[in-house]
Amino acid sequence: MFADRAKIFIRSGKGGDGHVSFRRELYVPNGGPDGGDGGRGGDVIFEVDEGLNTLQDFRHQRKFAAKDGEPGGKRRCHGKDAEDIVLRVPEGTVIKEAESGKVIADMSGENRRQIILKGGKGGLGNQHFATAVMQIPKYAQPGQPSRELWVNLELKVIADVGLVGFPNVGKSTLLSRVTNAQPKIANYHFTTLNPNLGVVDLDGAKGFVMADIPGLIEGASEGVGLGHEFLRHIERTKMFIHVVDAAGSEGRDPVEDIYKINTELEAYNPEIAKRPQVIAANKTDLIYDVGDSNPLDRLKAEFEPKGIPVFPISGATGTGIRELLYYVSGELKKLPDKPVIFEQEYFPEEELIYQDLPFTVEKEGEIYVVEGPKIEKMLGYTNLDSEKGFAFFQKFLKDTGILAELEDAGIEEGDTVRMYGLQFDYYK
Ligand SMILES: Nc1nc2c(ncn2[C@@H]2O[C@H](COP(=O)(O)OP(=O)(O)OP(=O)(O)O)[C@@H](O)[C@H]2O)c(=O)[nH]1
Ligand SMILES: [Mg+2]
Repeated sequence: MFADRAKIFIRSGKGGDGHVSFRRELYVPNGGPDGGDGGRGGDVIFEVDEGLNTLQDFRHQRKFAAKDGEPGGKRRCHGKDAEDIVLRVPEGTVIKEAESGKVIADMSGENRRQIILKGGKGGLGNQHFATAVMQIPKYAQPGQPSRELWVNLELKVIADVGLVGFPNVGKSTLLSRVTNAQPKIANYHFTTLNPNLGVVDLDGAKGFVMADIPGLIEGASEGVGLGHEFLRHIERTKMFIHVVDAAGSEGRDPVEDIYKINTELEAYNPEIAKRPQVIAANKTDLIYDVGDSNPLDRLKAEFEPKGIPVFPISGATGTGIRELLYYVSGELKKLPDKPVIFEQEYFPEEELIYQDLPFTVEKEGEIYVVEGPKIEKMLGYTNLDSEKGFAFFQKFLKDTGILAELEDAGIEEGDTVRMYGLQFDYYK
């Protein structure tokens, strides 16, 4: 199957912890603090790679983690920064937060490179914390925590025009006739299983990119047939060539066909259903003498008053195709030149917040003691008896990294934690 989707886990590096140490010199008993700063954790960056056209690589590896920054050392020694990791994706890849489905980035158009998760900053060493009243600071800042996310990658091809229609109506035949693309063509349904792109060159008019997608059927918007698998690919196209078997060679009615497909587009996404359409009434070479009810007349009578022009064509003989292409080129000129780009809706920087607070976790007997100059202030405002306050507190423990630090220190269910005036039992 065409790899146009993947779900992966990404994680940026944690910042290295600041160091606590004191100068030791001969004959100087109480040297000042000289703990160095931690290094920066690696970012997770996405980059467009022109050479790629599938998300195949993400089928093999699903977890990507940048390294942590190194901790600071004695004598103001700065921890080493970690390297960033760069994930290469084909142009047109949309990155979404997996749970909410919100867009984090659209790797297309001018966006060639985007930092998706920033690595944590390194913590400051205790050299920074000496004050007049606190000459021997025992704490250094821990590095900022790493950030992690499950994301969905979805490749949405970038084409000006999408070919839509029932299976076997001749979409791929049309694409192969007017572009250098060589899609598979056969006389059965769902011959096309993945989108094909081709460039239409026109003499004296602007060319465009055409995308052929698998055939749609009733219920496609709910996933029937290949369902969403391919509807996703027409989200970016600016207009549609709606291909219909005008000869009704499989016994369906062409007018009904058009309505059925449009109903699916509408159900999938009302916004794309509003985009301009033109009907390519195909297989006209198979229309024999039909007396009063010529299907082409019926199509025109039904759709042209609604602003959808009908072009009789034959993918087999080439009749009518030229007119269709020049019309489409002219319509595209009236539409915005920019490709359809998805706006960012999810901002990891804001969603995955944590406060940048220095603190220490120490064990006094059986009790875990958390201390830090700003924590008291933060907590002073929080009413833990209210549900909201308590939820904030829990998030606070997690986002600051205090929870992780407690776990590192070996805390277990039911153990007691003390933070300034507060004493509570630890439960997951
Ligand atoms: N007689 C005639 N046959 C055509 C014409 N266009 C396409 N065909 C035939 O119709 C069949 C289906 O053509 P395709 O281009 O594969 O159709 P499709 O719409 O891409 O089909 P799916 O990929 O299954 O959705 C093939 O046997 C084509 O040769 C036409 O204008 N006239
Ligand atoms: Mg096809």
